[in-house]
Amino acid sequence: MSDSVFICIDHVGYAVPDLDAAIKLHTEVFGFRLLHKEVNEEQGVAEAMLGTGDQLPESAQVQLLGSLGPDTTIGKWLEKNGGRGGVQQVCYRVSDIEKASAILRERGVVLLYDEPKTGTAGSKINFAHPKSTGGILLEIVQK
Ligand code: MC0
Repeated sequence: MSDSVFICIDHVGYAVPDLDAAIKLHTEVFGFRLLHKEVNEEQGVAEAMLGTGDQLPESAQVQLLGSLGPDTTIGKWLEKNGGRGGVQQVCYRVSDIEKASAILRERGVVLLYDEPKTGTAGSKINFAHPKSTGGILLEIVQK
């Protein structure tokens, strides 16, 4: 068995065609709490992080990803999906993204960026291409 690389599932990311409507659904129908909202120009997203009502510090969150335009990653994903939302990514938390990236690369996983980029709330992120993960877009995040 290989050493563990991840701490836990940090969040599941949903591409959504209408961010405000998706926030309304998650808060008013599902009872999630809106924890954080921001625009990340580099990633082409307007995003919201939500947690369950009694969110524990280590609990996984839900990330709603609206697109900043048709040529962004989420814009293209939505177009391919007929304009409907859906699960776009799963994100695993790591304690040291440089170390985790080196281990993953050594084990044959294709990371998209040579160096980590900035993610939610100033975190450091990278992504593993779905072709090297069995078809799932994996994000890794160091808080
Ligand atoms: C594409 N594919 C996916 C996928 N997107 N498979 C699973 N999940 C996804 N989300 C598959 C397609 O089906 C296709 O497979 C192949 O990958 C190439 O697809 P494509 O449509 O040509 O797409 P590309 O190559 O233009 O883009 C895919 C790629 C892109 C993973 C490189 O989505 C990307 O750069 N993602 C990382 C950045 C990102 O997702 N940013 C938004 C979230 P076949 O078999 O048909 O060839 S930002 C975020 O999450 C930040 C704010 C944060 O959390 O802090």
